[in-house]
Amino acid sequence: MFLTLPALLLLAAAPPAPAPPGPGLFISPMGEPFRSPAGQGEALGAWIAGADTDKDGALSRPEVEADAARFYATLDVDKNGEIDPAELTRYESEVAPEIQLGRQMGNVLGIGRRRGGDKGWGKDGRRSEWERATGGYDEGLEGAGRYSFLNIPEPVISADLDLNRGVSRAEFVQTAGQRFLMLDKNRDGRLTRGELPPLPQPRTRSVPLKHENRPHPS
Ligand SMILES: [Ca+2]
Ligand SMILES: [Ca+2]
Ligand SMILES: [Ca+2]
Repeated sequence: MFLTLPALLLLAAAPPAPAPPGPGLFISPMGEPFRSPAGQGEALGAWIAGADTDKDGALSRPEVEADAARFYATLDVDKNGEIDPAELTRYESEVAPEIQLGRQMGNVLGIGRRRGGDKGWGKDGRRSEWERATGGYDEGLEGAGRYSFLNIPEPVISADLDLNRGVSRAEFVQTAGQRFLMLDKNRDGRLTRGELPPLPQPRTRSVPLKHENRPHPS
């Protein structure tokens, strides 16, 4: 292959493209990422289809717990019945790195402290900084909460019920049951797709931030 000098310069100048979370990422209540180039709805459908083992079109609590146990087995790499700090790091950096990006950048940029005060973020440069940090999602939505039904930034470590900095299989399955109850709004023991809340959607440039409507002081 022969590349002209301008083409080579272009390649050299191109920054490494970070894998964009994109519209096709869904993170299950227990933190398992599902990705689909066809979009978030397809990714969500893949989670439901996989967990709905009796194929009745709804998820029962035992189905959700069994699905959590299946995912747990993939996280407990050394199979000792405990997700230890190294396995947690693997989850956050390799299995679902998207949950970390916004949180790290948000911390660096002080997003968490900006709640209620968005001064200075309307100028184009600052706006792109804001978009990079938050992915365009509302403040208050962090990590996995941007791609899931429940606003839980790190769904795996937050299953550490006894706070020993590890997650046992029993803790993980118990937490899955608790999260099922949080989503089963009508308490019929079945989770249907229509019952699930809408997933968070990022704001885009076509949707102005609140303060962009305000007159600028001259
Ligand atoms: Ca079912
Ligand atoms: Ca382990
Ligand atoms: Ca624990």
